[in-house]
Amino acid sequence: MQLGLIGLGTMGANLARNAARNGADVFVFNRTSEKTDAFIKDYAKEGSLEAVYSLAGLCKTLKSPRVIILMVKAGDAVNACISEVLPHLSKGDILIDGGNSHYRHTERRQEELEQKGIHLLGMGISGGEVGALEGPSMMPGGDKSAYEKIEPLFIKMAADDGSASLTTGGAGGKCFTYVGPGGSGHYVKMVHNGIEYGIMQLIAEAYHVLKVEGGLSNEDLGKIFAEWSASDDLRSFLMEITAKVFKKKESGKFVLDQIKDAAGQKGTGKWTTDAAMEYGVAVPTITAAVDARIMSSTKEFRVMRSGIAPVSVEEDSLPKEVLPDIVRSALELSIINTYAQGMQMLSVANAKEDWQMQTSEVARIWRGGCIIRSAILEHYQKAFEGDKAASEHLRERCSGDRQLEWRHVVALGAERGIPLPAMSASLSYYDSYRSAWLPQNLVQAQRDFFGAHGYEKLDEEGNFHTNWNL
Ligand code: NBP
Repeated sequence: MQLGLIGLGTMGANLARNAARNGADVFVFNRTSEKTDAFIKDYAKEGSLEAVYSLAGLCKTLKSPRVIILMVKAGDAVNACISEVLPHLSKGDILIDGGNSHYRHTERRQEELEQKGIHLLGMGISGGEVGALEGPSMMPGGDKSAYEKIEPLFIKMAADDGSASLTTGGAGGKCFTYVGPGGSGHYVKMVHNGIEYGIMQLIAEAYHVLKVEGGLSNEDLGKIFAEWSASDDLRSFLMEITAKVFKKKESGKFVLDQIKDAAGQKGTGKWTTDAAMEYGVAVPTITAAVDARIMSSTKEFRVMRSGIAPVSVEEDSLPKEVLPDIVRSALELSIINTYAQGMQMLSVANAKEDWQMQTSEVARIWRGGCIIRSAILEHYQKAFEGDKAASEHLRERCSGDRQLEWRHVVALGAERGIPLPAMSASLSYYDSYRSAWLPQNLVQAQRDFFGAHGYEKLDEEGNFHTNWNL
């Protein structure tokens, strides 16, 4: 199969090599031609990789129906590339946007391109540099017949999902499947990134408690995280890399200790929160993670106010030696509840947009190659396939002593003035959804009091109003 690839950044270059290694004839184009030359010099020997120096030339070289993947920065760069390549395309050609485009932008572009007979697949790709080369998780959405044309190549390029023994159907065994029509592929990638934000923040909070309250060194933390990341319950890519981060030294110093405590963002976390609001889904852990990055970025302001000591509980409320174990529970249960928020975002959008998406398949293709791959996802996949034992397993993990330990850690943060926004949000999420009664009867009453918004009653249908001042 021939593949045209536009954009030789980190992801594009590695994906081009991956495609060539899997037997494709790949024609690469980059706006800055020096990058194309350097790429060909370094990698042409790996497979059928050829440079082209104009988009007209790219389209002339490729046979119809052409398949061209865009691996450029989301936003204006995607618009610019589409406008430039469009005059050289023919009916039936397939464009794949493999970047992190917003799913609504993808839908708009699909509509415009379909009028010209061009299919646009919005395909989220996760796995970073190594994943792009060795096997990413890919989440394509759009026209089904276009998907079927690209499947034979991309399925070979994708990561294994670790579930070869399961009857998954479709593209079982590989982290690649047809997600659904329209912008569903990019929506799924956005939710993936939202979950990624949540888990990264939760791991950072576990670090905060263990470092500040437990007094653990980077060496201790490296050992603890390596042990946790090898366990059945916390095994995941993000835990593995965290263990390595704690151990990494340069010039005899821990790299982590040299890094500024202020995290930036490219926007996919905020997009997830925005979309969750639009669909009426609560994703408090993901929102807390976005907020935490925003607050971290105000370093100067925080330093200025750091003289304000908390009025905190002085005595040790928990023996230090039990801290790693209880933090482990808090982390695991908070993560379980973050995936739950993401899965709910998939289910609600799926129903509202009528994407006919198999949410269990999304959990499956997240099990390998991507940044949020983890052992927990096997249970989510099975639970969404209807396996009651898997649902029960997730419920059971959040019960008993582990739940108590989760509460202890969140309480400890509050007592000692250690901010744990994502862990607290996960616990509140869990508690809200296990509460048969919530105090929103009072909120209804207040709304009716000041705005005559009316309220619903427990025992009678309809909208009621009370004159509260009489
Ligand atoms: P970047 O997001 O850094 O984009 C760099 C590429 O975009 C270069 O090839 C650059 O060409 C090209 N480009 C730009 Br910028 N503006 C352009 C324009 N107006 N016309 C043509 N080309 C233009 O690269 P990346 O990190 O490889 O990511 C590619 C996509 O994949 C992005 O959407 C990203 O969000 C997504 N993604 C990245 C990762 C990751 O780990 N990096 C992971 C998952 C998804 P130039 O060389 O001439 O400047």
